[in-house]
Amino acid sequence: MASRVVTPERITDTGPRHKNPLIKYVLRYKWHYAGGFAALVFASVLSMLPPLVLKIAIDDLTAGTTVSRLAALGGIVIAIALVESAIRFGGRLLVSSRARWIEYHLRDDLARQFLRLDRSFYLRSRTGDLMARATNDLNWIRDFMGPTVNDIWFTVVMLTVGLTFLFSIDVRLTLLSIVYFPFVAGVVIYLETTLEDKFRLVQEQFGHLTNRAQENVSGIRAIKAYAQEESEVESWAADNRELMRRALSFGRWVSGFFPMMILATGIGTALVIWFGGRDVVAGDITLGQFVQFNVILRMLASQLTVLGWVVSAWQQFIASLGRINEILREEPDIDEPAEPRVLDTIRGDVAFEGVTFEHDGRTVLDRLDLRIAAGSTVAIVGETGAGKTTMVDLLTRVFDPWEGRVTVDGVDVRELSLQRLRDAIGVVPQEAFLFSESLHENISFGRVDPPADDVDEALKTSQLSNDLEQLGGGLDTLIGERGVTLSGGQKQRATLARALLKRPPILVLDDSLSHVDTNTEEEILRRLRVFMAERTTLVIAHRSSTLAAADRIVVLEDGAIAEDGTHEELLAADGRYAGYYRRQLLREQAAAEERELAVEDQGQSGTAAGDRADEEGAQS
Ligand code: DUT
Ligand code: MG
Repeated sequence: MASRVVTPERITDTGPRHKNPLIKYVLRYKWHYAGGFAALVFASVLSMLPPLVLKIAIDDLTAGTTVSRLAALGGIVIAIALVESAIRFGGRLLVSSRARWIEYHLRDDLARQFLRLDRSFYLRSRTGDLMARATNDLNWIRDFMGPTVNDIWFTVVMLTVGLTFLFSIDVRLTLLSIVYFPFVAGVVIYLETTLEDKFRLVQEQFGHLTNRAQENVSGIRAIKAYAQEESEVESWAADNRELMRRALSFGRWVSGFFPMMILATGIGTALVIWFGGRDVVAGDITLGQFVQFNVILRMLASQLTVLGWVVSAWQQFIASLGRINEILREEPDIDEPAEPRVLDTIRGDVAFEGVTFEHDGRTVLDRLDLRIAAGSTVAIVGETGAGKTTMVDLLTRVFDPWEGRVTVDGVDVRELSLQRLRDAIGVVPQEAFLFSESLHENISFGRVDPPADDVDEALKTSQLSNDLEQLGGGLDTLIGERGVTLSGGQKQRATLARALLKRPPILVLDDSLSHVDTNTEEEILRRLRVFMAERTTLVIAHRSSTLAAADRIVVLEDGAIAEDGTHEELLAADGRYAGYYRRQLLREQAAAEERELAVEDQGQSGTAAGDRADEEGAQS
């Protein structure tokens, strides 16, 4: 779990951001790249030597030679091949390994950036898109910076060195070949761009299908509940057929590619035989030179295949790089203060002073004023969508207010370091989230290696200690996809324990006991009062018992505090709160009666199952 704890220094102190992070890393490895490229130059010069040896051998053969001389030439070719392969291996390794390093750095930067960015970024982004950038785009960049750059460079060098050799043998024949080259290159480029297009179509359809598969798996409950299996299967089959159609079309082009290449180079060879052969007959070049010329020409032709995909690889690389840079250049909306105020202890006074906040152009909070004294328990009541969670988000600086300020102990929260602020506030969010890790790791998420006594106390206060036995593995029980699924109430109590373990001076419960049965909730609240005796507690809740237990109740309406007082005062005033409270009582009574009926139906056997039944009832 310690790996998950990222200190703010690590996230924020990444130094001045380079305009283009990739350039930073390429520069860091410039000598590796230079070394790799130099090796390739050397290797391509070496690769021109075996044809030269071949030429010597053939000319020797026509003039008469000895076996030992031929053996020596063969030995030389083997030696050259050995040296050349060693150099090419080293050069490629040098460049490819740096591409892996660059990928590693960029992935690291991305992860840091993902943790650094705040909620507004994630509200704007789609998860699938972010995942694609962190995987596919990064892979494209790595492939380009490694094998692709290598291939491009090798082709350029080979063409240069090869043409130099060809010119030195026969200028006229070389010029003739150069005229034919663009034709072959044109065929190659046409074939390869078509292949790329076909491949992209396959990939698109495959992505589409993957998405569907994922949705079918995660949405299986909804699909079953609405008996939509048949229609899902049908539309899946249609998509699957389309994938096969595209894959087959791609396959046809792939199969046609190499025969076309062979044909194109074959014609070239025929031309060279015709014109080159005449030069040999005329005595302009030797037979050995004629063979040497042909071998080099074949080597160059095979390099041409690279040309075809250079353009599309480059475009793909630029697009991927753009998408990665877009994320890396993103700045969080919530910034750390340059010189944070240092508070040794936080008592827990909280104040909203004239706070205005908008979500997507809709005013959620409108000059809200609220003072909460340290040590008190305040309940916030309001209709759904009234802005209760938004108040919590402003307190913890998930967002900053448009106007006004939120203070803790009289200090604007924007003046505190985010770490200090968030350490001081334990939020139990509306939607409980647990990681696929052990229960212990989950609850000690906010505190590294908590003392066993504190863990014990947090478990008791959140009433989770009663569940440990049932969970089998106790605190070490694995939760989530890799382990057991907790009930809604257990999840909520685990997130409560997580917040309590931080021992925060300010505790916020955002509707976080809604799935816990009434008795357990009352017990939790009773224990919380002891635990939070000198601390501030903000409860957003609906249950009558929770409301009645609070020191003070505020009603949020139209973005501001509409009523403010103790439970008794507000009931006596007979205003909004009184009406809300009465409706809530009726609702709870109805739910309780329904439960009793259900229990009677089960022949009074339902006491143990009561926890979950209660949870369902409390969800309304
Ligand atoms: N809202 C957004 N975007 C967000 C969050 C909220 O537009 O990311 C809107 C929805 C709602 C208003 O802001 O109209 C207030 O939302 P909030 O979540 O604060 O409401 P709540 O009082 O917590 O409602 P509930 O009792 O349903 O949790
Ligand atoms: Mg809410």
